[in-house]
Amino acid sequence: MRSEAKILHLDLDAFFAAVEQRDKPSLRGKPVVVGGAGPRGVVATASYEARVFGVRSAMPGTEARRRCPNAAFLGGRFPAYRQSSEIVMQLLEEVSASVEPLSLDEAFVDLSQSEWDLTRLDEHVEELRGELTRRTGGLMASVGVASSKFVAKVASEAAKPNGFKIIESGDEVDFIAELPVRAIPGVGPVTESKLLTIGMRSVADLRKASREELGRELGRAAGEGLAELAFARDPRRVQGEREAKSISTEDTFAVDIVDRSELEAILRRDAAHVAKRIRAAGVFARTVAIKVRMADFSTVSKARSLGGATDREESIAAAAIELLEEVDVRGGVRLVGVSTSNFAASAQERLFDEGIHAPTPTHTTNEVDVSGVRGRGWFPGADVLHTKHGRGWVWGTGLGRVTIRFETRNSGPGPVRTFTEDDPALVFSPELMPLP
Ligand code: TTP
Ligand code: MG
Repeated sequence: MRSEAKILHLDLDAFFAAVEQRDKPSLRGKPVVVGGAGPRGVVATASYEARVFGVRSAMPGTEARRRCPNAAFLGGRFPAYRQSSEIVMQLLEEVSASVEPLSLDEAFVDLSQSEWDLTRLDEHVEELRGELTRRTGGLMASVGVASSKFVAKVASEAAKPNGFKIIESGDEVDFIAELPVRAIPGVGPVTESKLLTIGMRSVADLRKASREELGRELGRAAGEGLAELAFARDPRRVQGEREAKSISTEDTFAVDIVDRSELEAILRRDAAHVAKRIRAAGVFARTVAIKVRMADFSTVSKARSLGGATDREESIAAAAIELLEEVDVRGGVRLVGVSTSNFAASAQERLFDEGIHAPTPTHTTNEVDVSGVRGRGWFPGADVLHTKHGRGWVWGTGLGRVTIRFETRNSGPGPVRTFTEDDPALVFSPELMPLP
């Protein structure tokens, strides 16, 4: 059975820790542990420098501190992780119309839906990894490509960190032979221990077993499924956004914007990005919407139907800019987004002159979103702003004092200073700086 290597699996390296090292120059090249604070907390992830000491995800924080007392132990900054995740997913959506995110830092991509020349796969993969590092300001991803989801995922794992692995068709079965049974999707601790009791440790062991034997131990369906996977036969398809109801993009700003022409320029850029993805998906949008979040976190959404269907950035941008005219931006805008929906599958409905024909407003909604407004106080790693010393992060707290390291992603390692916890010059400041 020959099938081409067409499924790509991408997974960021030490994701949360890598974001922290990117944003905190003094931590680059050092052991960093995210999570595990408090007496019962567990580690979310550790930088590769901390993994050398045996620190792992899901390990109790107390154990991690024992193994690597000199690591920086930080709380999580989810808005920052989400920001980078969105950039990565957008990049993947430019590669293929069919992208299936599995978590914030991991996705499958169906390369048969891409314009890549599969005879130059390694060049495309290296270009993708490089572009990802550029757009995220320094994160790294590992990539596996194979004929199935299972093998692609194992390949990206084998490529870590900062590498890629392409499994040619025909090589899958050998490539997975030595894997422990636990590496097979769907094999959890219970199935694993059942398999170990009948002497099956590796995928190769499973291949030698009869289906009857596996069926007896695991039940018929599970046994069959496992036997198939042991031969690298995995029919699961990438569940992408081909059936998507909308395609959208949005930007959050470091500083609230009041200048309308600046917002229009951003909408134009968003429209270009959305149009590119619409074309990649092979659809045409009949509806364009914008989302505008104000400085006070109230959110306005406005939508309008076009006179036809389009995949052109000029049409989408023009509609978005017209919609923005109905919004009072004088109070400051912290986020804008452009969304397209109501897709037509063919170009027949395409706008004749690609102008906007008598657009009709379809709906206006107001919602209030307070996510990310409140911080969790002075947790280690939290972003702060000092009126005199500028931006920094919480290095440590105790005895009514808080120690700040004044540095940002672009500053290089910075100095440490200590303040009283209630110093009015110091505020929690979760605003994200734009990337890169
Ligand atoms: P992973 O991709 O499993 O781990 P990772 O990116 O940190 O490291 P690598 O892929 O290089 O092995 O998970 C992605 C993020 O999800 C991780 O950075 C933190 C979070 N996470 C948890 O919060 N808890 C967990 O138990 C795991 C495994 C991950
Ligand atoms: Mg990862």
